[in-house]
Amino acid sequence: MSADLTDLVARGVNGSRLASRHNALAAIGALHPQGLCREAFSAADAEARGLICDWAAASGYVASIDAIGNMFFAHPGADPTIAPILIGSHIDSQPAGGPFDGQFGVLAAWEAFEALHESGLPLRRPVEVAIWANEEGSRFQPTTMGSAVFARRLPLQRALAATDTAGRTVAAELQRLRASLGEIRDRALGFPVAAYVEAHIEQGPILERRGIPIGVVTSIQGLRWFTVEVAGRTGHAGTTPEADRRDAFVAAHNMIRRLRDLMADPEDVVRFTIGRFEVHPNAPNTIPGSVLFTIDFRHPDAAVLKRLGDQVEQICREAGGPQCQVTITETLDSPPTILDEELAGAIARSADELGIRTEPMTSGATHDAKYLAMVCPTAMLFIPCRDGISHSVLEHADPEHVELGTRVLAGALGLIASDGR
Ligand code: HGY
Ligand code: MN
Ligand code: MN
Repeated sequence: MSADLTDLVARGVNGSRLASRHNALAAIGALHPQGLCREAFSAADAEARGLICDWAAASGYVASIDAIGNMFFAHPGADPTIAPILIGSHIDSQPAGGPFDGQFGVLAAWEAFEALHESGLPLRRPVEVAIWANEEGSRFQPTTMGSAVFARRLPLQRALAATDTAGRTVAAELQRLRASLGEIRDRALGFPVAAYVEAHIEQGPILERRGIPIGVVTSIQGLRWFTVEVAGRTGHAGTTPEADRRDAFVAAHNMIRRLRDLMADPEDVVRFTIGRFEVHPNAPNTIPGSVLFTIDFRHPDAAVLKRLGDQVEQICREAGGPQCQVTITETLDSPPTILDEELAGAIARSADELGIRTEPMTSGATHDAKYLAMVCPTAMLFIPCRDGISHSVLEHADPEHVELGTRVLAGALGLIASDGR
């Protein structure tokens, strides 16, 4: 029985339709000679959403958008009073990213959604495609902003007030984006969801190294984000004696050196990244008056996240010394997340019935699924990406892995959407 359901929907996946949609979407925000820059609420993000709305209109699907810019696409016959099963991911990218992180999951969901409805399988509840706003958090912190607001873990007003380095707010940029989309239905924030499944590239090397085409994600590691602002005093590089300097760069350098000592891990499990480092006024012959840097700290163990993460503020204050003022803001504190075993089983069964090998694994990257797991049963599947590279213009996934992952998602959807969940 379940093999028929898996096969019925998986068989409907149309590889060439999937590939042409990938190329059309990847062209929006494409970098030369490769890569993607489609940051949240940018003109490219708006254009990409416009293209997807055109696809929806051509198929008669009903598009809706909520107050933080998450978008949903439902079948016209769906009963809006029944909590839907959501499948999806995000289409925003890093500033120098690739066209698979997030985009693969949205297109796989779209194709599975089409295959499910073309299969004629009687559905016990509606299925919708979800596109989460600002998953990357590169332009507007924090990461997974749209899904965090949807799950009520981040206040809407705080998200709308977030600013980019040019001082533009999410609220203003979202308003521009909505205006570009024209007439689109409003959707209640955080409506009830029956289940959520997300397909994504692994963004790491495990599946490729082991030659396994599908990862069944069992958990997502925790992460803590901090922004550290160091205020010293600008001065002349040639005339200011050492004793009179309040050099924000030197203070920041001391902080980072001590933080790296704290985070040193012989088992190589800790992930500690200073991704943004801004010096002002950034002139060769002026003593830096202020520095801003970000901390991205991750670990699968909640106790380690707490033990090491709770030392960040004190280390920064001490290393800043009396010369500089230090402001530390924790912008995200997200615990490790366990995903739904039963839904993971549906993914594994779908792959098994399609004769595809799988491997259970934890996710080093964070995903919108982390917040959906706080409000409904949630699962993820991974496909390999070349050399495990992501958040890079070199990001790439093989077309046959893209199609296999989409078939497994479609098959799992057939199982989940008909099991009366
Ligand atoms: O940062 C992350 O883990 C995600 O890829 N945005
Ligand atoms: Mn992603
Ligand atoms: Mn990402």
